[in-house]
Amino acid sequence: EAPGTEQELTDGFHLVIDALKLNGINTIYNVPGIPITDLGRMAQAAGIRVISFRHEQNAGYAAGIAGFLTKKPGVCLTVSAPGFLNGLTALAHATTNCYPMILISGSSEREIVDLQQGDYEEMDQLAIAKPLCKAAYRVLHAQDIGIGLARAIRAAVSGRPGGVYLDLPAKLFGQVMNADAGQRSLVKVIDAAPAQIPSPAAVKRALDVLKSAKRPLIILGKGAAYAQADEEIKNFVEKSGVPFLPMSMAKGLLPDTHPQCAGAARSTVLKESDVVMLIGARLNWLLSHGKGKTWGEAPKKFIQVDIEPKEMDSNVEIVAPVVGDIGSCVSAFVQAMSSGWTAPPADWTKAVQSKREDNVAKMAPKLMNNKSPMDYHGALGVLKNVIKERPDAILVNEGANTLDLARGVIDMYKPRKRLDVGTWGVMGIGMGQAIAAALETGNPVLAVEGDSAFGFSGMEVETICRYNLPICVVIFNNDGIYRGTDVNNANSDPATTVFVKGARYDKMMEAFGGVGVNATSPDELKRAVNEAMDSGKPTLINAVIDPAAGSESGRIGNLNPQSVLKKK
Ligand code: OXT
Ligand code: ADP
Ligand code: MG
Repeated sequence: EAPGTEQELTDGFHLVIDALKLNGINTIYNVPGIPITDLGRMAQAAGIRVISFRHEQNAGYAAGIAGFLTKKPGVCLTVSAPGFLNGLTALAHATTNCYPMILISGSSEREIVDLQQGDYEEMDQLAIAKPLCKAAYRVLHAQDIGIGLARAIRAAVSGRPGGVYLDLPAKLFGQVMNADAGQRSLVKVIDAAPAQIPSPAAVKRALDVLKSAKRPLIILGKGAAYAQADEEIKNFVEKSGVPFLPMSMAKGLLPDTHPQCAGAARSTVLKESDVVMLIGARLNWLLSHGKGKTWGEAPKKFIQVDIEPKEMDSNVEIVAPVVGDIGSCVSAFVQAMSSGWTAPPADWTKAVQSKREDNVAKMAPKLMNNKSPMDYHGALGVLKNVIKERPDAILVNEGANTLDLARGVIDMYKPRKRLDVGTWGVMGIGMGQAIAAALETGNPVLAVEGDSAFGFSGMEVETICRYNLPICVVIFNNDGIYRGTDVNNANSDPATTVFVKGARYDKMMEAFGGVGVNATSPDELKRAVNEAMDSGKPTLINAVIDPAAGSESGRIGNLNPQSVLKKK
């Protein structure tokens, strides 16, 4: 360089931002603080949407579900040690649920951390993150930021998606380097999630098994929803004529009102089917591991379509594994079927249909009751119609009874419109997922929350008001966890599962300028929800539910261990 010419410089802050933008990442879910406060400010100034939450766990759940909705990694940005740990639950959740997400945390100085000399927020974050995510990387030099982010993106979205941790020590942000060299060091990830084409032999094997069935069933899981192969999946299911059962977040991939939908005949189809094709669904606890009472006496053959080869035979034998991405696999099925396909026996499809019609008819009168205080069905009957009239709205749902009953009652009509607690059955996803759903899709959001569930992320109603998001939160307030009626006879403390009676969650929303409504009857609830969904104003409706209406653990009481000892 000639003496006197000024070298243009860049630094770690700018390189991180440039690398994110180069890769089309335009939203960051964060909580500011040392050492990433300025990174957030500068990212915002550079045109990235930086959404500031009140707690990192909620920012993390937002990032995870953004990944599920968009097939791009959702990015959560946190401070060191405590902020990192708050975000880590969400990163582990994303990994468990196969959502692509990157947790970027600032960290303390390596030299001090490694000698355990007590730095500000000292913690060996990389080591702690590693077992809880799909991949974990640390960048020590500004010139490696481009590569570091590229690796993080590719790890998050390729193969089975999951959570990635990216550790950025405080010192990195201030490191300077030549601007041109910096620009050249960035990497635009090409084909981050390459198609994985199934082998023709696997496709043929799977279709041969499906064809041989007398009572076939297709189970669609949230991997199928994630794949964004909506048309191909619909074609395949309809061409096959096979009844399908959606897992909760796969509801709406085909409408719940579709003539082949077996959602309302769940126990019948699991017990009586002879061949089951899993598409993007694991045989974990939610499917009773593919064996036992739920699955009946008759022998079953399983076909599984999944991008992760290690998933095959995880719980039971898979007679026809099809490894590949769901779009490619399902297209291959449709193509192979074009040379001839016979619909499954009519006695089976008719039996499924009639079981389903019976169950729907049995439920119908419960949804019309106008009791006050409301029971779950009376309140859900209203919400079912709200979604029917607005099939593009996104439903976020958590709780125990509030979750399990809403899943059955509220029909979904379009893919990726139902976002819930996922594989862990975790409480706390509510407000984070609602915020990300509103931001990523622009659609109105209805969050149906148990009063306990809401408490895990309730402070984010301020965030909802601050960003003026079209979110209507309905709290099913039954005064507690499962029920509000437990009594403690041992001392004057309240029972462990109950909350303040008659609490008014609607006032929380009013505190931040949103609309709060207390609804004590289905009619009041209907009026308030319709108004909220139409106005798009941040709204919280405290729906007063009979404290005695719920059951212990909702529909999974069988998982709750019981003491065999007699009470003294
Ligand atoms: O075929 P059958 O006859 O069996 O009938 C089925 C369907 O065919 C039928 N059906 C229909 N009938 C008519 N019409 C229609 N449209 C229709 N659709 C279906 O209905 C039945 C049931 O169908 P379903 O739901 O499909 O089938 P089933 O058998 O339930 O499916 C099994 C499962 C396992 C797949 C399903 O149950 C499922 O997905 N379950 C998920 C359960 C779950 O994840 N629960 C959340 C966790 S519970 C507990 O852990 C809680 N905690 C602890 C805690 C947690 N979780 N996290 C953290 C961080 N800390 C602590 C807490 C604190 S819950 C909780 C709070 C609870 O209190 P709240 O106040 O929030 O909530 P409330 O309970 O409301 O008070
Ligand atoms: P559910 O809870 O709805 O049953 P799971 O989370 O158990 O669904 O299963 C999702 C499965 O989908 C995972 O095994 C994952 O590997 C798989 N998967 C995710 N994305 C794809 C994809 N694009 N193609 C194929 N399989 C996928
Ligand atoms: Mg409750």
